[in-house]
This record gives sequence, structure tokens and C-alpha cells, in this order.
Amino acid sequence: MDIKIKGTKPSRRNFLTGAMAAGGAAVSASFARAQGAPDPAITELQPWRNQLGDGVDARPYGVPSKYASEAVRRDVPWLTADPISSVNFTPLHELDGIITPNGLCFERHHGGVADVDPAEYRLMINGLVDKEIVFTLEDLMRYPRENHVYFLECAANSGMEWAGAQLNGCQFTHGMIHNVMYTGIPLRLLLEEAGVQAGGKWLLAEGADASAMTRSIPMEKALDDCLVAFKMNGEALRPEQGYPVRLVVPGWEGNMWIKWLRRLEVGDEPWHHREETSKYTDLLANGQARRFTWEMDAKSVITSPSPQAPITHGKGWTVVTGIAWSGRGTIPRVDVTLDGGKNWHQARMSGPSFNKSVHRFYYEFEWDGSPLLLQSRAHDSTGYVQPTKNELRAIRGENSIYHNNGIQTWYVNENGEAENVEIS
Ligand SMILES: Nc1nc2c(c(=O)[nH]1)N[C@H]1C(S)=C(S)[C@@H](COP(=O)(O)O)O[C@H]1N2
Ligand SMILES: [Mo]
Repeated sequence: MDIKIKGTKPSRRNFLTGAMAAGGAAVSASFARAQGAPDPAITELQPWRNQLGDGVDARPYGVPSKYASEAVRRDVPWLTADPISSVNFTPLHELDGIITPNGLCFERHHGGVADVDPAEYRLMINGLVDKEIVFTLEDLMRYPRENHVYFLECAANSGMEWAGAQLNGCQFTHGMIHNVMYTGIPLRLLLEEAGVQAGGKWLLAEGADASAMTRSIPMEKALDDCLVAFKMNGEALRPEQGYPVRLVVPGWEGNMWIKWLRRLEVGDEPWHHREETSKYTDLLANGQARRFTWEMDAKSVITSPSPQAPITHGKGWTVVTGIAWSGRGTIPRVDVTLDGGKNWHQARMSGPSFNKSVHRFYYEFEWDGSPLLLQSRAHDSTGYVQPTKNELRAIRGENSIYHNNGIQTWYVNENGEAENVEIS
């Protein structure tokens, strides 16, 4: 954040509508500055005005402005023993809208990034099928494709927060999510090509990376909306995201979205591999583990203000913004509270509302400079309402890591600095 107010004090806000009392509803405010002392940002000639800039092709593949260098993925070194089997986090506090830029999508690998040569790429379908088949990348490109925007959230997102507030920033508490437009082939088409036999009720998806990531997926889901994707936000998948081909499993936990997809085996029962037994199951208070929690429940987080995005402009009109998503549909409504849940205000949704995609919300209000307890609460299209962390703990106990969709609280002090807290 590098917002500096130079020259004179802001003019008295010239509100064009009387809607300010309604908070998030259709506020139209003017922040024009009154004339005062000369502003060097206007009166001086800066280098970019009196020197020519770079010509075309200075950067054949564009990169962000050097002034936007804070928007980077970050990891938490103490979380994992080794970066080969680790995670980094999407800088949610630096982003707006709903799409995650390709270079900022969080990464989660169990055996590092596979460097797959597309010429040697093969996708095999075997098992309980009429015809076992193998596709090259060129073969795949000849099937009809579709475009869909979906979020991918790791089931472990917010997992470090089960026992209490821990990491100071939405990048770290909620950044194991990205939201991308995928271009891919409906998995159903490829399975029809192979001919799934009557007993074929399950699918094993296997990655070509050194971890050979494998997950069991029920056939109904595979035939419903899964994609075999090769493009993200219009361009080739990034190596980190599974180049050249990844499985897209909309609304379901990120672990099932096998990257560097090499094999799909049709079977009659789940395989119970490591990632669906000792990992990615939810240990309950009584010591039993919940099997197969695939769908990601509705969740939201305020991305600004937040610990990495404090309020720097002082009192007055403040934009609260954040994201919300649900593995079961769309997000018709998000509520925001400034006082830890005593009063809730309906936020303003802005941007496309796609099924199983991130949604963007805003709530504008006039900050009087007193401390805030900011929270957001998502409602999804099934009527489900995001629970508090204590409501979750009452059902799930405190052993869990995965599937923490509880309401997040940021405490904002008089200086506008924000901190991760929990209120009971
Ligand atoms: N082949 C393979 N696929 C994989 C993984 C992996 O390590 N290897 N990690 C999984 C996990 S746990 C998650 S959360 C998502 C992360 O996807 P991303 O790296 O695009 O964010 O990929 C999943 N698919
Ligand atoms: Mo994950």
C-alpha cells in the first residue's frame, strides 16, 4: 500500500447522493481535492513525461509494473519441512475482481513441479472400460472444449486457524484458493469414448509428478462437470498448475484436481490411497475420521482492510472488500459487520456470478476512526449460511485441519492497522 496524500487536505466530501446513510447501497461520493498549494505531482515534469519509454517488445511476455511488486505468492517457511512438498499462498489482499492472475495462483505440490515435455505427454484411460485408450496432447485438442470459471480451494485452507487465530494476513489464512477460467474437454466425452462398463462406479485420477498423486472420484461427478483442462485464463496451464493437462473437479477439494494428469482408471470401488485416508479426512473429537468430504462449503473473507492491507487514509469513506465462494453453487448474498456481529449490513456484489466460482463483494462506509471488528458472512444459493468458528468446533471438535469455513475476524485499531483475532 503506497497511498500518499500530497498538497492540501481533501475537500469536504461532496456527496452526490443522499444514500450515504445506507452504507453499502449505491454510494456516490466525490473525492476531488480543493485547490491549494501547488502540487509538484502536477507542476513538476517527471522522467516519464520528458523521456521516451521502452518500445514494443521490450517484454515479449509482459510483467507487472515494478510498483506493483507486493503482489506475489508467499509461503510460511515453518509450515513444511521442505519446499518440494509444500504450499505458498495467493496474495488475496492485493487482488480485486474475481479472476486470479496465472502467476499468482497459489501452489501446492507433493513432489515438486513436474516439467512435462508436451511431446511425451500421454493420457491413458484403463480399467473397467470397453476400450483402453491413450491420448496425446494433439489428440485431446481435437475434442470439443468448454470454458468455465471455477475456484480451486485446498481443503487445508484456513487449517492453521482451527485452534485459534494464528497467521496475520488473509494471504496466509485464506490464500490457498485461486479462481481461473479453464478451457478443457468435458471428462464425460473421453469416458464415453472409452465406454465405461456397468460396474464402473469410480475413477482413479493419477498425476505424472514424482508424488504420483492419486485420488478416487465417484463416476457421477466425473460424468457431471469435471474437465480435462489445458488452458487457464486463455493461455497454457502454468507448470505449477499442471502443464500440460490437469483435472478440474468443480466445487470439490483442491487435492482431487490432479495436475500433470496421466491416467484415469475406471474401477468398481474407491482405492483408499494415502491422500484420501491418512490425509484429507477430518479427525473428529471422538477420534473417528470423516471419510470423503469432497464439497467445499460456503466461505468468505474480507481481503481489505486486513493485516497486510491496513487503512492508510485515516477517517472517512472506506471501501471494505472481499471474496466469497461455495462448492454448491453461487453466492447471492454476503453480509458484513463492523462490530463483531452486533449489526450486519448486506454487502454489494459486483462482477459475474458463476456457479462454483469466487464472487466479489464491497461495503463502503464512513469510518469514524474507532476500532472495528470486521467480519463477512456468505450465503450460498442453497440457502446455507457460513458458520462461526465456534459453531464449527461444536460439531467438529478441534482435531481438524481441513474444511475450516468459519467466519474470519479482523480487528482494526484507531491507526487503521489490522490484526487476526477471534471473538467468542
Ligand atoms: N499431480 C499432483 N496433483 C495435485 C497435487 C500434487 O501434489 N500433485 N496437489 C493437490 C493439492 S493438495 C491441491 S490443493 C491442488 C493445488 O493446485 P495448485 O497448485 O494449482 O494451486 O492440486 C492438487 N493436485
Ligand atoms: Mo490441498
